[in-house]
Amino acid sequence: MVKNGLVLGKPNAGKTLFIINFAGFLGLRGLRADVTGVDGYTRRVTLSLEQAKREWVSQRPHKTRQLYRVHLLLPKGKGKKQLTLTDSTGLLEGIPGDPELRRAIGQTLLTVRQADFIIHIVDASQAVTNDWVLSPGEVDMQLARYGRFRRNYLMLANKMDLPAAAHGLETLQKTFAGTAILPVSALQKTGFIEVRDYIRSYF
Ligand SMILES: Nc1nc2c(ncn2[C@@H]2O[C@H](COP(=O)(O)OP(=O)(O)O)[C@@H](O)[C@H]2O)c(=O)[nH]1
Ligand SMILES: [Mg+2]
Repeated sequence: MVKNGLVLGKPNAGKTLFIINFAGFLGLRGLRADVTGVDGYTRRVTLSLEQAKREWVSQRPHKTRQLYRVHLLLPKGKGKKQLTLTDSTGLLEGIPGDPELRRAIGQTLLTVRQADFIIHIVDASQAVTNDWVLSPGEVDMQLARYGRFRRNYLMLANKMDLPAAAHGLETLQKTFAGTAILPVSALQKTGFIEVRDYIRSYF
């Protein structure tokens, strides 16, 4: 049975880079993904991890206006488990004015109900700033609250390689008390063993 995970979080939290580098950590050299546009059509793409980083990771928030379902294989025991991680459009605070973006966010919310598990990524380096777009906010609170009622929910505090993140992690632990938070760096691939073990427990 394939297990489908959904990766959620605000724009720029590091969702896309996490998926690509996690695929590399699991031993994949390339990515196979089903890409669904806002028009509802899905096409299959294959590309190298380097290509994916170039084309999918962006410093400009909201490059991801499509759903990318990435196929992964998770070693477990003697075999391998099939896993997909869906990369979503970042959730913004409030309702954005751009209709295409609104549709993309709506599409993300529909996928939440179909997911076997949810990985919620927050940017720990922004946790002590008060940036309306980048700092963890109301949307993250709602997701964490929702996650407490689900068994298969995990919060990742990302960008732990940045100096501001250590203090940020403490802030997150207070803000989201009662939620299990794993510190990671999507860039430096730290904390990935713990994430893998967590995902394994879902099978
Ligand atoms: N320093 C650092 N930068 C990161 C990390 N993860 C992502 N980034 C950067 O943050 C920006 C947004 O990453 P992206 O994966 O596109 O975020 P998304 O909008 O959530 O998909 C890019 O410039 C990434 O290189 C991390 O762990 N450490
Ligand atoms: Mg992205």
